[in-house]
Amino acid sequence: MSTNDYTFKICVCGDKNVGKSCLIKQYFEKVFEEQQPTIGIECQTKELEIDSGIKVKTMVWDTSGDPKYKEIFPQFFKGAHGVILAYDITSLQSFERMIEYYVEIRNICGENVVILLSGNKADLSINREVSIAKAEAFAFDNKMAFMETSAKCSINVQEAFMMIAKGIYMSRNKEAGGNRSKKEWCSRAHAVFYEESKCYIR
Ligand SMILES: Nc1nc2c(ncn2[C@@H]2O[C@H](COP(=O)(O)OP(=O)(O)OP(=O)(O)O)[C@@H](O)[C@H]2O)c(=O)[nH]1
Ligand SMILES: [Mg+2]
Repeated sequence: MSTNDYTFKICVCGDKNVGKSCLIKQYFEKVFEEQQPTIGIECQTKELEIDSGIKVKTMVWDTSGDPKYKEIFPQFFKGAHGVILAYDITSLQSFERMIEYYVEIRNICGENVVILLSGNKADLSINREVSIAKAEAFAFDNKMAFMETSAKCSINVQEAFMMIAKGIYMSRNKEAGGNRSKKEWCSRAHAVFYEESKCYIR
């Protein structure tokens, strides 16, 4: 199967300063480096082997968490197959904003978009304002996978991108869905996706 068979658009969103650009830098270059605040929209692609012989192209879109860029959301999310919703575990405010992003994503992308909730800055657990239980409940109720990540210490970053690519692949792979209806297949894919992500929560 060639890479060109699958190109997945994955958007990373969340409030300013939660570490979106650092997560993306870590995914692409396996380094942690201070990033300039993002302006507008940025996009990079990387090939990923999600299973033996199954290669996909991940096209990762980054944007600013500054509310002044909110009007570009429809353009940003349009056609997304997956979204990483990122908050900072040391900022309750960044977590409480997740619901607004979630509603916006569902409005623009519909029910079939695959969403992974990422509690970033897991290395700063000592300053935690958001419990794992609270984030996990929010993810479960809204059919999202959930992982705590650290772009700084490279914890669960490759895993999060791998997980979302696999989730997209599962929800789109009609063959694996057999003759189930699309709705049935999607809800099964979401359940598997959520259960698998639990292995990565620290
Ligand atoms: N301790 C810690 N700091 C992090 C981590 N990820 C990012 N940071 C820091 O958080 C700050 C913001 O990181 P960015 O990646 O620029 O944040 P962003 O979400 O892209 O911000 P905007 O582009 O302004 O929306 C920087 O000072 C990073 O060094 C992490 O996993 N752990
Ligand atoms: Mg940024």
